[in-house]
Amino acid sequence: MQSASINFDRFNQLQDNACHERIRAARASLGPRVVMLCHHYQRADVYQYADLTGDSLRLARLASQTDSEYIVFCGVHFMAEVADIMSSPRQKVILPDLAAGCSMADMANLAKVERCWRELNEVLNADEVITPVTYINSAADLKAFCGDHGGIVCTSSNAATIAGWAFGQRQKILFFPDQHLGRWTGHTLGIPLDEMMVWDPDLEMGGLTPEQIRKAKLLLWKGHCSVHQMFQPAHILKFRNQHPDGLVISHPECSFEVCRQSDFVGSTEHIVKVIKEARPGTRWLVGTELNLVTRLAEEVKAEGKIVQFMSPTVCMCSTMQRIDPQHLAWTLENLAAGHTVNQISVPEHEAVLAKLALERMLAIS
Ligand code: CIZ
Ligand code: SF4
Repeated sequence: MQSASINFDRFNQLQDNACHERIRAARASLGPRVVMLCHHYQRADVYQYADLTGDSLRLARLASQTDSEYIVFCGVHFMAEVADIMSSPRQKVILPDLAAGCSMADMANLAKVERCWRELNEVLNADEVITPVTYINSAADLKAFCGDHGGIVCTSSNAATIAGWAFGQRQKILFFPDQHLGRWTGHTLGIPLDEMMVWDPDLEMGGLTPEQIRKAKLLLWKGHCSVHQMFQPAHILKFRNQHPDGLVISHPECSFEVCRQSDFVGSTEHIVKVIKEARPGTRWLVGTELNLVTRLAEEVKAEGKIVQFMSPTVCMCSTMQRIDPQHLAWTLENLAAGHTVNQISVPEHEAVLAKLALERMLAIS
């Protein structure tokens, strides 16, 4: 008979040093049976163990190319779901702490999106005129909804290309759950602000009149990222006053004003690329998650580049932060002992439709 899995309580109080020793030992015993995928926002003491790193788009691709029995995903829940959908059925995807969710992803759910679609159908024929586009930061069932309704997934790396594709299919887009990425993407495609309407899922008809719905090219779900909303135009202004030659780069999950006042706007992959390719001696203000900014600052320091974090207060992705050495040690020891813990497994009927929407995205980006 198989023994019971090892309880997390024993690891909760463990000092970091002890965790690191146990992580190394468990990895050595698992060998190539395990591959570790880490997102850019992952804390340094976990990121150091990554076999593969990247943004969610890159990690989605990489997950489909690995053949290890276990994919230990150091990121948040929706990313682990994508890895499960994109990997082979014999692979198991593990999220070291199941509480590592994404507060933005939680701002939309299937019941609310289906209700929105029904209400839109009272005004127009949604399936004929609207392409649903979900940001990859969303639960698998919302990706499945998009797969089922001629829609698609996007990431912050490919949002403009995907939106272009979506407008090629139908006249309008319903974009969820991040209004800011949606608005910035619409803006880059030349859509006037008054043709982008916010859909508030807590109000009847999203709080919109039938005329507003008919006029809208882009319906923006009222969701946001709690980390990126911390960055303010005032932070940019202060930086520009102090460093007139400095450059500002922001993530499109930041507010419209922050994006508008930045010199560059792009995904984490884009931010890393732009700063790494910048001239030596340049100074940067960066509006995205702190772990990434700290790592990047360290990496480019030798070239005399100065990278500053946009907010004066510490703001990290607190959910991703939950993947700590304690959870990683616990996870790997269980796997090494033959216990599959914290497996993320998307139900088959959802996975098929979600994969359709993800593959549409991968085919054009
Ligand atoms: O797509 C991702 O990985 C996220 C969450 C941000 C980004 O821009 O890479
Ligand atoms: Fe979600 Fe924001 Fe964390 Fe990204 S930074 S995973 S959007 S909560």
